[in-house]
Amino acid sequence: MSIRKNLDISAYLVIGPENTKGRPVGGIIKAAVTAGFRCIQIRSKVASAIELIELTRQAAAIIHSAGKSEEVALLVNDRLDVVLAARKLGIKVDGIHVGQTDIPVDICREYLGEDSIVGLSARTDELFAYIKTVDVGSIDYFGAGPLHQTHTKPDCGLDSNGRIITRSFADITELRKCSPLPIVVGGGVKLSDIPQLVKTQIAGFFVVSAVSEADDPEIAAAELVKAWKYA
Ligand code: TZP
Ligand code: MG
Repeated sequence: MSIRKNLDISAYLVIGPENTKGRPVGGIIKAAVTAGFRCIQIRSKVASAIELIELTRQAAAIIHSAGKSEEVALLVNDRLDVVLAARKLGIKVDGIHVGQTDIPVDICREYLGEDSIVGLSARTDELFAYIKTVDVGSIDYFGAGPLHQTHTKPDCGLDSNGRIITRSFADITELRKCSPLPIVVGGGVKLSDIPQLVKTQIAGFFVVSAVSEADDPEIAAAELVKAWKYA
C-alpha cells in the first residue's frame, strides 16, 4: 500500500535547525521516529535549498534505518522545488505541506503525483466556512491551530485585524465534525494538552518545541505518543 493510503498523522513532528537548541536535527528526528512518531516534516525559514535537501536526505536515511519507510511519512514544508530536487537525487520524500500563501495544492499534486501526500494549513479567518467549502480534491489533510500562542511561529493564528486567534477544544471538535478531511492540530501543543485533544477525535497533533526543545527529545516524544495512544 502507498504511504499516502496508509497516512497516519497521529504524532507529527515539524522540525528545522532553528528549533533544536543547536543540536543536530538528525538526532531529534531519530528520537521521534524511535518513539513512534508517524510523520516528519522538514521546515526551516533559514536553511538554504541545499541545506533543506541535505536535511531531507538525513531524515529519509534515519526512517529507512529504522525500517519504517512504509509507515513514517517524510514531508517538506512549503518547498516544492526542494521535494522535486530531493526526489531527483534519489531521496524518498513522501510529500509536501503548504500554507495558504504557498504554491497552490493543485500544482503540488500535479508535480508530485497521486502517491504523494499534500497537506494544507487551514485558513485562520472564517475557518469553519472555509473548511466546509474548500475544494479538497488535491489535499490529504488539514493542519489547524494554534491551540496556544507559540514562540516557534509568533504569527500563527494572526487574523486580518492583527489579533492572534487560538482554538479551543470545543472549536477543534466542531472543526473535526464539519471537516471532509482528517485534521492535525498544533501550535503550542504540550503533553498536558493531549488527553483533551484525543477527546476532540481529531486525527493527530503536531509539535515543534515539545520534542525539539526538550532536554531529552526521545523521552518527550515517547510520552506524547503514549499519551495519545492511551488517553
Ligand atoms: N505551524 C503552525 S504553528 C507552528 C507551525 C509550524 C509551530 C508550532 O510550534 P510549537 O513549538 O509546537 O508551538
Ligand atoms: Mg508555508
